[in-house]
Amino acid sequence: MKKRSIFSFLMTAIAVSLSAQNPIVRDQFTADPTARVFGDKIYVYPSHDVLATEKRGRLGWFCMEDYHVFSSENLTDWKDHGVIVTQNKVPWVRPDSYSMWAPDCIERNGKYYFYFPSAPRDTVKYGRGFGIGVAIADSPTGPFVPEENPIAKVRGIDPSVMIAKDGQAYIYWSAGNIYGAKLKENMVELDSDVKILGDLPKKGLKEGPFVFERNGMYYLTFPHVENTIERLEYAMSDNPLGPFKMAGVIMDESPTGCWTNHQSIVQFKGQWLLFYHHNDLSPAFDKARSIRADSLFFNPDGTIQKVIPTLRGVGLTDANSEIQIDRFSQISTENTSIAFLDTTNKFMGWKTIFSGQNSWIRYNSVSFTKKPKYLIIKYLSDKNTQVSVEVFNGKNKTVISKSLPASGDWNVVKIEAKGKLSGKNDIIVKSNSDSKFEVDWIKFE
Ligand code: FUB
Repeated sequence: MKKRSIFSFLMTAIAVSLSAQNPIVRDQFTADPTARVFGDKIYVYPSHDVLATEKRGRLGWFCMEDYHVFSSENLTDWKDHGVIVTQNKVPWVRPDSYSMWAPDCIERNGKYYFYFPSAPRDTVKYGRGFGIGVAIADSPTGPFVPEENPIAKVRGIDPSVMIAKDGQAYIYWSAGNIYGAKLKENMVELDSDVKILGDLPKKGLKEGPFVFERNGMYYLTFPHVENTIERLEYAMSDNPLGPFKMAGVIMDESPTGCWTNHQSIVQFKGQWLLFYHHNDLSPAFDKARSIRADSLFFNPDGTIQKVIPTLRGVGLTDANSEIQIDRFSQISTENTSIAFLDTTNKFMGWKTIFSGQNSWIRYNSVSFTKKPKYLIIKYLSDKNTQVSVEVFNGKNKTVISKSLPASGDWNVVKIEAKGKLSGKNDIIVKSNSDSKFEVDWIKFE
């Protein structure tokens, strides 16, 4: 086997484990996350951004040739199940299109239907622009077998499929407007005329529909350019095909200026979650994006509370794992900052830099399953630094303090940890030094 095919084989055959806050996936770019709950796991079907080269895709534009699927039982540990669909294995897709944009996946009668847009190889037969195809599997992770042809009468991007309470399936997509239609029981053919979903903002790009049902109301969520870049908005209706009434903004524009955003909303183990993307691992190029998740809450009248993006994300972090405090819950207003560990390889992740007196960072929801003996810190520092780590829940607070020697290289120290450390706790790491003190991670043992 050639090097590349051995690599693809390994990526397909081996489920790679990742542990995450935000962004969820740190070893590759991911975008447009559609999260689905199948059985007792949550699955995320994102797009897969790669960087275009002279020979691959179009420089400076989206470049996407395949899809991976990720799963988790606890929202913290994610498994990459490898490639499930790739452009050169789909009969109707142009094999060098690099246009495998935002997908969706849904289960019906034990089969998993994966919907994805791409550019057709035969524009006479299928038309120009994007078509939407389906690949079918017996399990959420595949193997997925693509249909020969894209879905007839559907032209556009960003498919989203919803099965209503009465069992009728609907497909939604975008192409300037947002469209919707009924799907036949076979899930690969339309069963109604195509309807433009009206009463949405007339001005500004709308794309990426994701529709879900809650308490008899249908929520049509979508990215919309109200100002200069996309923000996440939604409309509500008591009918899957509308009319929908605009109901508000779910998430404001990306603070780092990522032009696109793309959402899905799902309930997992009692908590509603918003999946979306920013460009965390590629701050200078917003077509290399990274998926994220944050908790989402409804008001008593069914409207959605605005979600403020966090780095901490969702899920508990095991106290015995490397706790990436740079994915913080809160940070002091002065003297604490976050930077890439290695600016030439951003996939290495981030570090926290404490640079003055009283600088601190807070990391919530750390789970202690057995009482630890030691606190371990991986750090760098210009001078001896007095560090304290506070661990607290509603009842107890334990403070572990130590003066750490200066270290020009990354150093790992073990500090005795006394006190009642059990259950779910929040942690604050503080530095009381005028000099620079950097932390990669902390953990308990
Ligand atoms: O990922 C390519 C496109 O960018 C998606 O299809 C849109 O929703 C936007 O996120």
